[in-house]
Amino acid sequence: MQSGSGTQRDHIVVAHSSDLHINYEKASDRSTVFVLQTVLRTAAASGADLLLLAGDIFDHNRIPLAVLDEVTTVLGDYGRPVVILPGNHDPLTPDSVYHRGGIADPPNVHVFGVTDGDLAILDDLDLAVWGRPHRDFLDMSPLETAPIRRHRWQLAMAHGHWHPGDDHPGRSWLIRDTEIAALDADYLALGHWDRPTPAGDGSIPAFYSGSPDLARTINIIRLAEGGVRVSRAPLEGPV
Ligand SMILES: [Mn+2]
Repeated sequence: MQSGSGTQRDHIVVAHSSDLHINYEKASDRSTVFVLQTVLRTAAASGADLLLLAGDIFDHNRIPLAVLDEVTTVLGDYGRPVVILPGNHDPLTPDSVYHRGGIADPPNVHVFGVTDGDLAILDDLDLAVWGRPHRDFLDMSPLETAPIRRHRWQLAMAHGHWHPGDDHPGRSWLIRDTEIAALDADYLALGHWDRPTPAGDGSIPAFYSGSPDLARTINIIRLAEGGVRVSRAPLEGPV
């Protein structure tokens, strides 16, 4: 890190992506981690201090160990903090990709529910990231039990379906405007939708990044005393 204390930083850059859906089929042409490498390259080129991956990094939990090993190496070599929220495609079942392989082993990798409970603390940035991982395939409320702030910066992550109203649309993993507005957070990183779009009523910055395949971008969040700025960075390099 460039500075020893978060209080000395005049701004922090956060990268946010989701829904990479790494799958077995892509392993056959040795490009299984290509999307992840592109996301990491784009985050680094944007000067990101940390990267948030908001669920469905893998398409399913049956990914072969050889692919998990490759992903572990790529994440470890990246070196900068990566915070992963397991989604509905890659939940923390006993046979989860996050339990079978070594993905949570590199010291720069945080996986909610495996390495960090539901709070990942980055002391040198005076920053905490909160997220409620999917633990099975059942319905749950992704923003339930969000904590109050204890650090200068607090980010939230959620993988689910944003629905502004209070009615019941018959969808799982609902994220409602009232829950977003109640968050004590500087930014909410959302996953589950493939298209990049803002969410919530504007009370706090809340955005889906969309999947890199479709969005062709990742979200870049600049945290500074003067305010939070959200933009999208085009994927770097051969895509
Ligand atoms: Mn999903």
